[in-house]
Amino acid sequence: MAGRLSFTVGFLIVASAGLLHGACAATTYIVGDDLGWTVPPKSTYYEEWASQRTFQIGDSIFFNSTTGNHTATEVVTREEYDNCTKMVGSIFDVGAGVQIPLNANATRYFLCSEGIHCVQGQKMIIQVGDGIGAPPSFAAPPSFAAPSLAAATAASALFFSTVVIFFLN
Ligand SMILES: *[C@@H]1O[C@H](CO)[C@@H](O)[C@H](O)[C@H]1NC(C)=O
Ligand SMILES: *[C@@H]1O[C@H](CO)[C@@H](O)[C@H](O)[C@H]1NC(C)=O
Ligand SMILES: *[C@@H]1O[C@H](CO)[C@@H](O)[C@H](O)[C@H]1NC(C)=O
Ligand SMILES: *[C@@H]1O[C@H](CO)[C@@H](O)[C@H](O)[C@H]1NC(C)=O
Ligand SMILES: [Cu+2]
Repeated sequence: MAGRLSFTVGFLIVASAGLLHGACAATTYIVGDDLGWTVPPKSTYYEEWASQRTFQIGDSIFFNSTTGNHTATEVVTREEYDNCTKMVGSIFDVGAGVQIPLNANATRYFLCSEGIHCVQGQKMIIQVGDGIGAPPSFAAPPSFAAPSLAAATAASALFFSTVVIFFLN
C-alpha cells in the first residue's frame, strides 16, 4: 500500500518534471510550412526543409495534409528510406493532420506510401539532437532513468513494508 503510493507519487513528480522540462523549449514544426505534406514541387524539398532546422527532444512535427491522399510512414533504416520502401514501420494516417512527438535523440525517416509520392520527393530525414539512438517507435519506449529509479524505490518500499508486516504478525 505504502509502496504503491510512493511509486505513484514518485512517478507523478517525475512525469510532471518531464512535462515542465519539455514545455520550456518545445516547438511544433509544421512540416513543409505553408506547403504542408504533399507531393513537393521539387524532389529535395522536404529534405532541405528538414536540414534547415534543428530538432530537439520535446519538439514535435505536424504533418498538415489538406489536399490529396497521403500517409506519414516511418521506416526504420536509411536503405528503406532511399528505396522508398512501403508498408514497413509505422504508418500514420494524415487525414486530419498528425503530430508526432520527437521523444529521443534519433535519426528518423518519414515518407508517403501513396503511389510514387516518395519517389517524387515526399520524404524527409529528421535528425533529433545528435541523431544517435534508435527511433522510439521501433525500440522499447525511451526509458527515463527517473521512473525506473522510482520503480526500484517502490519495490524496495514494498519489500520493506512486507518485512515489517511479517514481523508485526
Ligand atoms: C494546414 O494547411 C491549411 C491550408 O494551407 C492551413 O489553412 C492551416 O492553417 C494549416 N494548419 C496548420 C496547423 O498549420
Ligand atoms: C487513399 O488511398 C488508399 C490506397 O492507395 C485507399 O485505400 C484509401 O481509401 C484512399 N483514401 C482516400 C481518402 O481517398
Ligand atoms: C533496396 O534496393 C536495392 C536495389 O534494388 C535492393 O538490393 C535492396 O535489397 C533494397 N533494400 C531494402 C531494404 O528494401
Ligand atoms: C541529444 O543531443 C544533443 C546534441 O544535439 C545533446 O546535447 C544531448 O545531450 C543529447 N541528449 C541525449 C538524451 O542523448
Ligand atoms: Cu503522398
